[in-house]
Amino acid sequence: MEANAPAKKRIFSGIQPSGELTLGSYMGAIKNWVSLQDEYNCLYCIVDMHAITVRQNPADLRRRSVNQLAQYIACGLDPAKNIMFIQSHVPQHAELSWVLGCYTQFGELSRMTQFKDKAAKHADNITAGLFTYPVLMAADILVYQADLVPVGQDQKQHVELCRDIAQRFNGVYGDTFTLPEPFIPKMGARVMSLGDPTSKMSKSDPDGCVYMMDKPEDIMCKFKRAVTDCDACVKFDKENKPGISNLLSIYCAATGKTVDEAEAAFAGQGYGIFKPAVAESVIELLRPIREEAERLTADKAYLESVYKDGAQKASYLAEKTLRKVYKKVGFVAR
Ligand code: ATP
Ligand code: LTN
Repeated sequence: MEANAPAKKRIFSGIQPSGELTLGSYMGAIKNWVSLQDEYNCLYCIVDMHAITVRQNPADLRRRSVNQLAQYIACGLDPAKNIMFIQSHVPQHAELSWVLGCYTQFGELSRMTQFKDKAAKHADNITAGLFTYPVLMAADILVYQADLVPVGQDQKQHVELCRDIAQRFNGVYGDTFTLPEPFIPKMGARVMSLGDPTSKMSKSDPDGCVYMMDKPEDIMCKFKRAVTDCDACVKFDKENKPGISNLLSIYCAATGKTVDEAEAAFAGQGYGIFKPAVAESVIELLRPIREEAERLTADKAYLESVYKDGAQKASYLAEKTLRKVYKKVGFVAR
């Protein structure tokens, strides 16, 4: 590093191994992570502790956590440039989470839309963990003093709560935490379900979901079946044509074209041409990722070396913040 070069800013983000990664995970989050890895010091996490806020099968959770790391790398994240690790391997997240929970209001957590959605979906299992999920997420971010948090639109509210908690803590104890900013992509920030274009494509909701590891023929079939409308005009109109607007956004995010360019390219052509073209753009986007992820998934020793090294580096950074926080709140030094 040059003598006077300003220190690189820090990034933290994570995805739950609660299901197979989707096109939404890629376009809303991972694609951005890749573009930021040279300019920032990045920590990219597999947030398994968040995943257990809804019931998981233990063997599946373990397999998906490791495979998710393979998929991160296959998307272009370089383990030599980024700290990549599994959340439960760094106990400081949970430790800070407890402290932050004591600076978070019940009312604030009650207003979180993701909590309301998930509580409705899992009405028989609304746990304290599901409720305090955003506190753990705030700990993930604040324990590394992250400046930027690249996420999809649905996570903006959680990052804002994280800022509020940090600000409150700083107000009481003096400057302790960096206030993080959400970083949300322009295209692909909210990929909608192909079956119901008014709800988010979500990995724990298989209907209308395109998975990153889907085979080309499955991707084609899913796009051909995508819900649209009956006026056969490829035009971006979120209100009246949510299905076509979603497909246009996906097409643009996959090809780098603007909405105007895409509309012009499909002017006068029906959905019978448009839908397979969107599918093709996604197939070509995901093909190299799937092939590389399959290769890496077989190399368990390599993946283990990456997540062990990542946890060690992350833990070193996290411990510095935790020690400062424990001192400020009045805990006796260990
Ligand atoms: P779950 O169904 O378990 O809640 P999910 O599919 O919603 O999972 P997350 O793990 O919550 O995915 O999200 C991972 C990252 O990907 C987050 O940054 C989130 O904002 C982003 N993301 C998830 N789904 C989408 C989507 N449909 N469109 C854009 N971004 C998304
Ligand atoms: N809540 C996020 C996952 C997540 C996260 C984080 C994202 C957990 N901790 C910290 C960014 C920063 C979600 O995608 N559902």
